[in-house]
Amino acid sequence: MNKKIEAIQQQLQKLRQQIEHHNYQYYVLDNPAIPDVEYDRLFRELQQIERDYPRLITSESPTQRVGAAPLNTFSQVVHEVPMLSLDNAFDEEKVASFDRRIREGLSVPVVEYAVEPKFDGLAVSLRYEQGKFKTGSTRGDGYTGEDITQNLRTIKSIPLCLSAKDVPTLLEVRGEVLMMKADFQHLNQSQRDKGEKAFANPRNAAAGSLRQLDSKVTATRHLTFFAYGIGWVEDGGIPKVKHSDIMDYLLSLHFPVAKECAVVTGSDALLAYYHDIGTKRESLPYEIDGVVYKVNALAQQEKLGYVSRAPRFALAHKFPAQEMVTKVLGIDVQVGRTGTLTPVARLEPVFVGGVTVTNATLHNIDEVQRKDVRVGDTVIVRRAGDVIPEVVSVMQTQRSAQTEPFVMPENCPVCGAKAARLSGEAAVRCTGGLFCPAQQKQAIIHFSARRAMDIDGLGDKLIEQLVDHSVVRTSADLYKLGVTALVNLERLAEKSANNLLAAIEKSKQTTLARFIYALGIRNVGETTAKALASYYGGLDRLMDADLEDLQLVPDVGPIVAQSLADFFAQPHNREVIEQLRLAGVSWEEQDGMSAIATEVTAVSGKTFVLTGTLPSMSRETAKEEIETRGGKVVGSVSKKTNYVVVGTDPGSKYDKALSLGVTILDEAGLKDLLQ
Ligand code: 9MJ
Repeated sequence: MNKKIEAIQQQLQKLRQQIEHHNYQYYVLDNPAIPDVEYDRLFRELQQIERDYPRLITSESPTQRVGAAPLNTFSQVVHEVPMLSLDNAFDEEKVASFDRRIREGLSVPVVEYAVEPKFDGLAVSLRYEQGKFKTGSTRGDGYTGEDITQNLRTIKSIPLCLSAKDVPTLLEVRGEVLMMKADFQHLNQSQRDKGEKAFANPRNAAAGSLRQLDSKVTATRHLTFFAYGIGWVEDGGIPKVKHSDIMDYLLSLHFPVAKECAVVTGSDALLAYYHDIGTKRESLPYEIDGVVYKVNALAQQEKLGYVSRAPRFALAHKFPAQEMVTKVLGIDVQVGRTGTLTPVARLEPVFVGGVTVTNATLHNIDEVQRKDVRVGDTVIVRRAGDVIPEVVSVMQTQRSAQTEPFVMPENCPVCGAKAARLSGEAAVRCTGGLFCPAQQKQAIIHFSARRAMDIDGLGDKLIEQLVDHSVVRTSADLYKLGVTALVNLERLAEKSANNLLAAIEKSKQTTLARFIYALGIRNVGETTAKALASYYGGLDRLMDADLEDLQLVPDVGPIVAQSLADFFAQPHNREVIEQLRLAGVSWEEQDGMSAIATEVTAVSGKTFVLTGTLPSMSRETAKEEIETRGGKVVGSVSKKTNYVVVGTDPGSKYDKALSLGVTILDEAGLKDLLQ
């Protein structure tokens, strides 16, 4: 071979090894050794050399993970050793009898087991010849599967080339392809963004991705592989004593193996493992549907042998199913703590995730419409861990002709106030505020909290009793309480009642900021309440402010302004405020900035955007100067922006201002305006 080609061969080999090493670090060990840009640089370098010397491309090159032409159909592959299924156990008795049968079959007092998570993915077999990945196939019927080599090559955690001293001449690695929970979430989000169908669960997403005839589609899907055993093997340094040694060997060949694999002894330890993995299930990055127990000694496995299509030496101990099929009997609308209207499906009782489920959340109106859930539908319900049960999807084929799409009520089902949806929000909310009984308790809890009106001794339990007995409906009713009403309640002695009344009396003297915060207006936290108090100085000015005016308050944007406007537009809320004032709740009023701002016409009511560095003024100072004169500084340029103040090195905001024709000022121009 010519010297130059030989040198290039060596360079190619080095680059390929480097890239595969970094794939291993990133995709198997989850521990990247170099930044992405450096990885991309290596990859581009390899691609360039391969473009220059196409004859030197080999199928094990990392560039060849994607690029095969789409197939018309998958061809069949006969497995060297059948891919068997596992016997299942759903209860502890079955585990005990499995262990008993094994001890009796082997005539031993106690058995050592390899224990593993049971991946909820798709079983595949990977065939390596002379250490090179040649064919990958699905399980199929256990004897013959489909050739999905091109798709499996796109999975970066599957090694294309095995590097070890004593690599078997032929090796079939068995394992499961799955999609990590995080990758599944990303995929579904992007499917929805593109207006395409979301997948019901990671398993379906992985199956759909592996079934692609065009491997370029599979390559975009971020699949993962975990090895759990071997099929056929010829020669090489494969361990021959224990299953757990084989797993260590596969790990040394850079195959991904679950960290949770372990070796235990006796049936109690099997159950302990099952419960331990059960508690970790939710926090694992991938979905599992149980654990697998395998007799660890290979000689013992052989002695036990097989029954029909499953090994006698292994058992899958399944977790309760997390998804079941049931019927939607009705769709109710619940009013949550902050007035959120949540559609809830009433279900025909179904045992799922270990409990009987009769309700499942439908989250919000967008979700109901996206899934098109209707009364009478047959649906898949999911209950994972402690998560609230939800409707995953509708079985459209089972739908009867009489069903109607769900519509959200226009009024709150509890108090009848208008139900409103703010732009950009998924939730529809009851605008009844303090008047809605479903929100009364929560509102009073918030009202009396330490950082709000600070009513000492008024606990959540007491508030519940007061509302349940209709003694109190609004926060104003607290100021009408007397000793008699209180001592009639359960477990409230006269002394405590008097202490509470004293605390209520004391709370009357407050500050405007506390009072605004105590009203419990959506999106108005303590900081916003303080800003509103100092801007308006008095409650009436705040209550009379319109949307535009409200947005002049520092840090008040359109969403907060709308919340405030909605709240004060409700006559019940104004009524409660009036009663509170009549009861003697008071604070010191001030002029506030809004009063000052009206005197300055050039800046007040105007919206500014700052970009670049100003010669003598810091951005903070500029912002303060504008805001004290009733102007508002926002982060992005729109048609509504009045001025863009430009310093040196301005960003894209400057270009946007030019394109929208917004007035541009330099620092001198701003100063003129301020004066
Ligand atoms: C899964 N699905 O995780 C086996 N499996 O072993 C594990 N499946 C298996 N082992 C022999 N961990 C046949 C199937």
